[in-house]
Amino acid sequence: MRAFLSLNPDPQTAMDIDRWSALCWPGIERRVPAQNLHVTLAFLGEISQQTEADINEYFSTSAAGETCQLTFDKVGYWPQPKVLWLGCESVPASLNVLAQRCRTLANRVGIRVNGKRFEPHITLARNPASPPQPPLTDPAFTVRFDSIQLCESFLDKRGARYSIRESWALTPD
Ligand code: 3AM
Repeated sequence: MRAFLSLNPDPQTAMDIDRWSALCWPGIERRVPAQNLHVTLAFLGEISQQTEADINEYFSTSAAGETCQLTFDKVGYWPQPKVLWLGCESVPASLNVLAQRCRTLANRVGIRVNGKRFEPHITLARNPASPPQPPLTDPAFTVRFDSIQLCESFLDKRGARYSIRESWALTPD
């Protein structure tokens, strides 16, 4: 299966972000639906059942990391690939530790993870036809994450659909 490790916002926050982005960018192409909003900690690619079991064992036997609270208060646009995203002016150290831990785990189970610097973000739209305008109102979404998820990604011509395979609690800081 095609998989990634992520932090998934609670449903209320996901809907709040969705409503705000719909108002800021009405009609933008390929806006990510509320149920798909997430922060990718590590993209794993195709993994086998054995690798999934190894990841499960690792996170079930050792703490995944600490809970973290993030405030999403900035918007960015990467022209290549064309991605409109929501990010954080201030990133807690615990989040960088968590992402590093996920990358280390991936390496341990034989997955080579993209070596780019970790920039926590929630993708809001992919491949818009033109660079989006600045938002009408500045974002300010504070989310507490108390678990991490292993998600399976299904791709078809309508886009991506994600399904949570596993979830591990984070330790309160
Ligand atoms: O969190 P974002 O939206 O930036 O772009 C995909 C998405 O990232 C990324 O994994 C996340 C969950 O699907 N992704 C998809 N294919 C990828 C690849 N081959 C990839 N990241 C790195 N390499």
